[in-house]
Amino acid sequence: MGGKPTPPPPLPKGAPQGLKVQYQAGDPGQPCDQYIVPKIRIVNTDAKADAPVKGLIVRYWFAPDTTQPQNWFGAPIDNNNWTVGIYTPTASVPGADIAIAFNASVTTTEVIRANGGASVPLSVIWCKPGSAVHTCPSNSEPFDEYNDYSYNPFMTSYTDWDRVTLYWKDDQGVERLIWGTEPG
Ligand SMILES: [Ca+2]
Ligand SMILES: [Ca+2]
Repeated sequence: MGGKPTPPPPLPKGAPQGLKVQYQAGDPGQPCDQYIVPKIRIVNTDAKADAPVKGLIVRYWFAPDTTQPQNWFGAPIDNNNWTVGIYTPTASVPGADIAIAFNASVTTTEVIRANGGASVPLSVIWCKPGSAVHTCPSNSEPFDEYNDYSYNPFMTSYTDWDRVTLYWKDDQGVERLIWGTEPG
């Protein structure tokens, strides 16, 4: 308790420098409906170096408040270099049972431009339950987003947000956290 905050560790060798995550609630004012709609982008604050998108991973953490299967629909990302999926941590903590994962291709040559360039928007419409991707059944149960680790109802335009985490895979395929604070 108290004292100085611990400074973040230096970024791993070879990792893109200066990347940060910005977030906005994609359906502001709807924290208790049937949809979770995060909108996320990665911004490159490095003055000179473009940042490779290759191997980047973004995680949006939440508690689905149910054991029903999770699903999503809509073109998650208007870009072939990213895919969306579910990430389940080995140990869940309140508010962060699972994460929506945005995974960049490990082969793409796309870059985020230096000096304030941004990635493509990373977004999805998440719902439950469902048997088929790309549909949200009309009987979906509502979420409670207020207890979700990565949710922030006050961010209605892109804002730096350390509760959405960003990872970079090194040449050995090992994930390294390069932005944000993991739940727990
Ligand atoms: Ca919602
Ligand atoms: Ca929740």
